Amino acid sequence: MSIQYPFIPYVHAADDTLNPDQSALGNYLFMNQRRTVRDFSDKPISESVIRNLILAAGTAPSGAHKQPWTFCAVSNQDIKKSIREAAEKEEYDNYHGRMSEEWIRDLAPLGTDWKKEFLEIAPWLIIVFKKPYEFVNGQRHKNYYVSESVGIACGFLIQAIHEAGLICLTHTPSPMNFLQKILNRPEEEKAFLLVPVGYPSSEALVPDIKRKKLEEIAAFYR
Ligand code: IYR
Repeated sequence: MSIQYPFIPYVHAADDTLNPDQSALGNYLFMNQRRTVRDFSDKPISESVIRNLILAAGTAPSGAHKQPWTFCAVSNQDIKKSIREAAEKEEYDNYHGRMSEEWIRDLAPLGTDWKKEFLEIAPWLIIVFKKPYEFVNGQRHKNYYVSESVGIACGFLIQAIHEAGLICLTHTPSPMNFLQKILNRPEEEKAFLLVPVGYPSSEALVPDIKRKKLEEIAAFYR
């Protein structure tokens, strides 16, 4: 039997001086400056920054409010090295036969390859784990909409990183069960996304991509 939450008055964070027209446009213009960057500086970032980024990510909605995520923040150089070695091993195999020819062709314009030096250069790696189920007082409980929930939390994390003036990369080594082993995570935690966080190197380059137009990503039913 579960206990019903007490319901309390909602405190609306937006005050009357906020104009949705201005805020929505301002936020779009700001978010449109975010880029996925692969060239990191090794400039350190304090742990307190990372803690607040994770707290922001943890405000994401989740199925039945189960908050089915764990964020592992790594600044330890030896662990970063182990992660890089294991990720490069998997990615080498991906780029040399495991990915389809179409996939390789789709990635070619972005200039990615199996080498992942950023995993040792970025001051922090945040590894996001999803929990399809978890143990509460020794009892196994199922979680709901786990990938959706953790995906949304990752979105919040990426937004918070941009808001803090930092850069990140959504790295998807595959398969990524090596992360569970290296970080010694319990069996119910499955690696979901690896997010190196830092400052860009002074010579950082990004591909000159264009984003789809509103008409291409939206349909309105008035
Ligand atoms: N996981 C590989 C390949 C890769 C896949 C996609 I989809 C990308 O947008 C970028 C890379 C890697 O990280 O290199």
